[in-house]
Amino acid sequence: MKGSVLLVALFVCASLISLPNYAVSGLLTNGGFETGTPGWYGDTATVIEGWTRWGSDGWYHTDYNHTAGGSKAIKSWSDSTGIYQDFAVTAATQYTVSGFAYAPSTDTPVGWDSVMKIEWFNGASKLSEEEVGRFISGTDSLDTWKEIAGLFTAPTSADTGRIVMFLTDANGETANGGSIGWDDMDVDVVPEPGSLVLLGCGLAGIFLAKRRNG
Ligand SMILES: [Ca+2]
Repeated sequence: MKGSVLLVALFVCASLISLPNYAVSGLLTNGGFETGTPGWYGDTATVIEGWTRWGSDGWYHTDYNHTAGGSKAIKSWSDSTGIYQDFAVTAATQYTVSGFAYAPSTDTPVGWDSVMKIEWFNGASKLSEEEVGRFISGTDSLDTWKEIAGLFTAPTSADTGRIVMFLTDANGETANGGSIGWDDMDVDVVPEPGSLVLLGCGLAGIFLAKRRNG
């Protein structure tokens, strides 16, 4: 009997300890771009819930959605266009940031990279920024969604994070490049390390072992 209790306790502890490996609770609104009114970025009728866009060389569309369950994504075709979303953060806390980029072979993207970055703010003051990753034109596969992801720590005094996606003329291409799409963006807070859980499980294990032996 006591042995089975110990086994159950160990199982629960093992489950709890494994939790910090997984991010929980998405912080973005409409990360899959499924909510809104598709259209050209320059059109005021285009509404992408949760997101702010700039420039006019972009499109909120239904062309190349990432997941089978959805239908919409965004794309841009010039470095004068981008999109971002802010989210509240806790200073000195870790966050996972991820998303998917796509370039169709029917619209060759030679010369243009699509970049995802995260910016950190305290109120309106920008503290710093970090690149999450990029779709590298001429290197990354066409017609295949590329996951871009990273683990970041909000700076001390940060209260806001901003995920940003845009094109950059990294390879010096001056003519119009091709289109690059984005979909299924996600930001998650990483739970505190399981040190307290480990400590608690260790004490519980010692307690149960003593009862079992005593
Ligand atoms: Ca989508």
